[in-house]
Amino acid sequence: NWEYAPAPESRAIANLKPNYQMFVDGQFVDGGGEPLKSINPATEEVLAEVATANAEDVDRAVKAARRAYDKVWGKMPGAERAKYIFRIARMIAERSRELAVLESLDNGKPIKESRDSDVPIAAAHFFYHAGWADKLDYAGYGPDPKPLGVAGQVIPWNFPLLMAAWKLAPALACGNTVVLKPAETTPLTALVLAEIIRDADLPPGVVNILPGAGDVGATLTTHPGIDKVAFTGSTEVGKLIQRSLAGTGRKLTLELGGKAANIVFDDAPLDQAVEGIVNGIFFNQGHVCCAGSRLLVQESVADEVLEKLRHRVSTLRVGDPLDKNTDVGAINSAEQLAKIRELSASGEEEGAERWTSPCPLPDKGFFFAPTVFSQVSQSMRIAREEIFGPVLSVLTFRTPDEAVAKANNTPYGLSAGIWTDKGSRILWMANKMRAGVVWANTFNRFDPTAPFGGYQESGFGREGGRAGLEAYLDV
Ligand code: TXE
Repeated sequence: NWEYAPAPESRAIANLKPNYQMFVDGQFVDGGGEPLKSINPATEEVLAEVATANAEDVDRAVKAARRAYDKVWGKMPGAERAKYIFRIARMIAERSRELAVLESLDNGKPIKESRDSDVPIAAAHFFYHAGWADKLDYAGYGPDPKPLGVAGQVIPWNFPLLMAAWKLAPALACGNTVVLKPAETTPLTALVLAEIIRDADLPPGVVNILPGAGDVGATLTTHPGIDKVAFTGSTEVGKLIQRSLAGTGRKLTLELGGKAANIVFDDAPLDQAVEGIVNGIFFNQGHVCCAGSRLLVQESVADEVLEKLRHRVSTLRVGDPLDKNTDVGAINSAEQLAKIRELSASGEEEGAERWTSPCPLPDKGFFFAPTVFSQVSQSMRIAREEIFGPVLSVLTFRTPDEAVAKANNTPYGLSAGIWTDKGSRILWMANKMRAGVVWANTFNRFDPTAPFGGYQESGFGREGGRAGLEAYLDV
């Protein structure tokens, strides 16, 4: 074991400040709630103290968003809105290094992921949606579609900046104003985004960003001044929100948990598939709603795939999120680490075979070694519940029909992966799969032009692509 400390210059690159305020009506202000401490999950040290909102702050922010909607943003020509959104996109790109380092400090994810995925895809979302702002007539929902009004948005901690971009960009492009609550363990990049939004000269109140815990989220999503709620997070909280909005007639989109099947047929290029399996479950420490957390491998190649997989996983470097060579960073919080440990223990208790990567882990910080369970049956908790960590459950199948049945044997339905050399099988499988996204011979590919979202308990509504605009328009 070893001790890890982030390089001192990383704080300077991230422009880390000791205190962060919240963003309401165009101003950075203190909040009425108890300030929260955002910690570096790789060292367990406090990174910064962050203002949080109370109920009055939420009310003030919703009113500011309403004024901004009525007076400016809701009636602004799309071409004008587009200029602001393009500006935000460019400014994210300009500050990408700072944002990537800050994201890795606050979230624990490897810098190569925040640098190559989170930040560029966040900028891409603003670029893409800026392009829609003056073309909504062509979105396919009839001429001159109207925005909904004020959106209340709550996001999770696994992709803090990217989730903020997924939520804000379409809302703004369609002419809505927003009050957004980032997750309590990862508020920092959303507050830098607030700075960018201020510096891009967005009219005050168009975007408001209020850190806080679940109680602030509940106050926001049930506030009577909100016209539309968008939530990404746990299925449990998604259901609570859905119940709390019943009968209000308010629009809601939910992007919740998943338990995706990554299906490998015996005719697949196996080395490539192994890379896809590794990416599918160990990307972002497995804190991914669409993670390929169930590997379904055809029986005839199961032993070969498992052997290749263990060999490959043994080479993954776990540790310092700011090291460019790190593959798996820190688990985001002590709570999440406890959940991963508990579910992994249940896998052993229920009789699955546990294999753990021999990689050395740092002494301090929330780390969990990449883990692969074989001999998994469908009834085990590790095959049914979302672990949201670097833990893969391996099951086998013989026929394509059996693969489909097992893949669909889940209350979720966010994503799936298929690895095969047969194009016809890809199309056949994709049609049978109850999953919002089906990847073929790749995994975890994201693009703002492609709609993303779930079936069943993974939620409803789509984000990205033309379909994603519907969530923010009166269609
Ligand atoms: O999620 P929560 P948690 C899954 C994953 C993880 C589990 C728990 O399996 O282990 O959920 O994570 C806000 N009204 N996912 O507890 O609580 C909260 O402050 C309104 C999958 O972190 O759902 C945060 O901003 N908002 C998922 C956000 O909801 C409330 C991503 C998400 O937190 C609220 C995250 C309430 N009553 C976790 N209670 C995915 N789909 O990607 C909490 N919040």
